[in-house]
Amino acid sequence: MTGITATQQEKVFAALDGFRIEVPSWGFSNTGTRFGKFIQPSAATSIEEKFADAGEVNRLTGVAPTVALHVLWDLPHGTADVPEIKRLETKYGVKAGSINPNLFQNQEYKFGSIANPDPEVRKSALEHLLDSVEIAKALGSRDISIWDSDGSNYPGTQSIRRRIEWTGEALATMHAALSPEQRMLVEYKPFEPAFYHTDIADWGMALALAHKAGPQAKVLVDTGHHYLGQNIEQIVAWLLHLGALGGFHFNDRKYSDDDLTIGSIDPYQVFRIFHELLGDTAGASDVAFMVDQSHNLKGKMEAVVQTVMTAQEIYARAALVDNELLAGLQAKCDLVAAEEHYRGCFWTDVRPIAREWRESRKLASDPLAELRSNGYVEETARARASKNAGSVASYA
Ligand code: AFD
Ligand code: MN
Ligand code: MN
Repeated sequence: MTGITATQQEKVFAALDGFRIEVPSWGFSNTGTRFGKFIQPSAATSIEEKFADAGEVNRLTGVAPTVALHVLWDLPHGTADVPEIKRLETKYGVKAGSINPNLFQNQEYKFGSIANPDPEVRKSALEHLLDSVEIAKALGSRDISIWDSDGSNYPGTQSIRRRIEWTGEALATMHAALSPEQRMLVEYKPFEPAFYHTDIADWGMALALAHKAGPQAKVLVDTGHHYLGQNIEQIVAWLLHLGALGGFHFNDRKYSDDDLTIGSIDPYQVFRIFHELLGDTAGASDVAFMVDQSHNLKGKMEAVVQTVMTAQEIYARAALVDNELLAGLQAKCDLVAAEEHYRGCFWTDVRPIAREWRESRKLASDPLAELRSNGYVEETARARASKNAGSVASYA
């Protein structure tokens, strides 16, 4: 089949057996851009509907058993909402995954949350982080995934150095509250919503803050959070080398933090990232694969299933690489042979094998085709249209 050897098929099956990816609760509800959102009648309008959608994605794909939760949006009453979440886990067959605090929405965060010059605001933001740790404990979630959007818009209006200290203090206090099996994942992002400086703007800052916080703090790489042209797989290699890679928020981008479908712009970059995880010096056992997307134009369920399948299939391509052969070619600097093997694996169409793997695991051979024909989206549109009709569509 498409020139793939039996050994390669075995490698792909083994890779697909070990592949898991977490879907975001916010990927199922109506969201948009800062210029407005286009309401989808089938979008989830409650935490139950988010779990229902995540459950359908996992039923179709078999590799998405957890759903990331956003504290403010999904657990507005904090730990008091945990029993309901546990009921939904049982009902829909997916578990709560990473817990995402919200440090960017409250009015008091106008000039920052954990890096706000007002100690009272810093205190309140830290309390939210500590509440998020307790929610994760109550749900049995290993990871608390922190995106700190703090920063400033104009030079001279904030002290970058003092904000480094405040941010470090908050994350160190949060680390001390973790239970032994928990992790805190420190995400970085160069800009947006802050446009002059962001307090955690790149992997070096996230790494320094994680290191200061403690050994259970790791770095979260959101593939949309890099300057144009940045070599993300080199960052991944460095974080693996330092034992500091906690996980990924997968999406793709052409210009900014566009949160497009993974692999839709640069699938080869995704392959290169996966190769660093699967390569000859791998050691990437507990790296969390998470999706961070919320589609304004594509159908939400289709986009999530498409994302899961794309991630799976590019991962399978990376698994084709013969790391021993490649290491030998690299040692001899046989450039073209090394590249031909490497990119030859990328160019290999693994979809037929992926279909075989799915059928052998009693899954839909083509989950996207199955979703587009099984009436799930039509049914949820009928059930949810009136609730979505009330959603705010325009730019507020
Ligand atoms: C936005 C931010 C960041 C964060 C996500 C979920 O840019 O990626 O992880 O929202 O809060 O995409
Ligand atoms: Mn993210
Ligand atoms: Mn983002």
